[in-house]
Amino acid sequence: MVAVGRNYPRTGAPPRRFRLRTTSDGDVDPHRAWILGPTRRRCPTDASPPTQQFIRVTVPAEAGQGRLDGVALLTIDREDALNALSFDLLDELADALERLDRDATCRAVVMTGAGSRAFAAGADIRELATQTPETLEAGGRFNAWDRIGAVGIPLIAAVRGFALGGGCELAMACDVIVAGDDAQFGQPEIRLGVMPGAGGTQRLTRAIGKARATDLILTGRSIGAAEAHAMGLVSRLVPADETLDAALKLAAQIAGQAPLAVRAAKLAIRQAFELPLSAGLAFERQAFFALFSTEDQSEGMAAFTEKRSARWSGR
Ligand code: CO8
Repeated sequence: MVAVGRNYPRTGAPPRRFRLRTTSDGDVDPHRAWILGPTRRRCPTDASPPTQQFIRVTVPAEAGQGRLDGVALLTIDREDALNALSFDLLDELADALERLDRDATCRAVVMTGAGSRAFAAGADIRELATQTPETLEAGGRFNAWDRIGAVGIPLIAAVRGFALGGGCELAMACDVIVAGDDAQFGQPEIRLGVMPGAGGTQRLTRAIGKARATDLILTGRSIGAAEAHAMGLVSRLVPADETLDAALKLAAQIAGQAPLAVRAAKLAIRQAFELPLSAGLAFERQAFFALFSTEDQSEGMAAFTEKRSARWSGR
């Protein structure tokens, strides 16, 4: 018997539906249920994904060292507009990420922008210019941001050039930012008479602190990659032309770890921003305990004892 349920309660993002694994006698295994994530299959569930106009996905990704099994490369492909994020583009992006999240062969995603000039220069200003509070509210088109935030596999942003407004918010919605030394980050919305609307006031404040975030958001000033790295927004700073390779290498390293442990750790880290410390610590402990019901835990610890490399099954 298979039961469908909800994951561990979280604040913020809407609840995701999970397919729970069952034990041999048909009962739901409570320890494993919530770390398994959405039903994941060995083969991509959507063999023929819909044609996408703005998003290119390469699985497995390729780098200087060849095929990177377990790693997907997602490229925002709107170079003539500096990869500006239209609503349709964001829907395609969320669709693509959810497909990858359901694919058990995919264990990490690198997200980047086409060309060398921009990761994304923000929301599409031409499209935003005609909006009203009613159209923004009624259209439900900001749901794409919640869907991106709910993806369970690690997302690594490879940023060259501009990551402004919604582009900076998208990079921050990823788990790690690898930046080339030509990258520029900022929340310039104030200069357009508005303010960040897709997480900037929250994620930037958590990433670099209230004083610095207020300085950047209220002036609209951009910062270079070195300053962003010094502030803790960027985890790895590399020469510009090495950005994608560095991000892919990091993704391959993550993809080589025990998959369930990676998902659980990502989820627990995210809870650090959602929950008070005591609840976050309780969440972490529950995740840690739950991993002791997985084959990967037995394998990882046996491999250590037997002085060999672990072979992860993702179970
Ligand atoms: N939207 C639409 N088109 C854009 C955008 C954008 N954000 N940014 C650049 N473009 C287009 C330009 O219009 C231009 O197109 P065209 O050749 O047809 O005129 C092309 O990209 C190249 O741009 P520029 O000629 O301006 O290139 P420059 O090198 O001179 O300048 C800059 C580069 C500094 C990045 C400049 O393009 C710029 O200031 N862009 C806007 C940056 C900005 O203000 N971003 C914030 C937008 S608001 C936002 O993100 C709110 C998020 C809210 C939530 C998300 C909801 C979806």
